[in-house]
Amino acid sequence: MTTERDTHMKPTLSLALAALALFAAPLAPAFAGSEDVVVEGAWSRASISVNRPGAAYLTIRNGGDAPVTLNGVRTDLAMMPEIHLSSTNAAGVSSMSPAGEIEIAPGAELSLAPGGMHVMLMELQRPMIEGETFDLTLTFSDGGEVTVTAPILGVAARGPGG
Ligand SMILES: [Cu+2]
Repeated sequence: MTTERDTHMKPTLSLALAALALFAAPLAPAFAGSEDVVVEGAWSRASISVNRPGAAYLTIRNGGDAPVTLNGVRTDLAMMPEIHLSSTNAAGVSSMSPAGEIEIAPGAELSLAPGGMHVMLMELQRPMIEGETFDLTLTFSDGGEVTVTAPILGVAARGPGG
């Protein structure tokens, strides 16, 4: 009889749907690597003017066992945030250029620090005021993202440690 089978089937089906919903709960697709990324020590300096770019620094650690590729950065603080590489040529002239995509090996750390790689915050949408914070989202080639809150330190700060 169909009614008997229907009542028998229903709990099993709803249980299966519940399990499926639980599995899909994070909404995001399964990322290949970036879910193991930890971002630490984000900070930036107060800016003198919105007409000058700001810079932010942080450390990205790949705690997984697959390489991850950092391919961009996003923040509502700046229209054009970009990861830059600083270098000094033989004549002692330093310059910077977009870093492009950066692969981070399993277990490796990528440090963005003054004098080296940094997040350049171009086209600031508001002044960077000491004591305030802003959110910075790092994007990875597998579609994963990590958002951190970066404190804005003083104009002469050398790092979050003071
Ligand atoms: Cu730069």
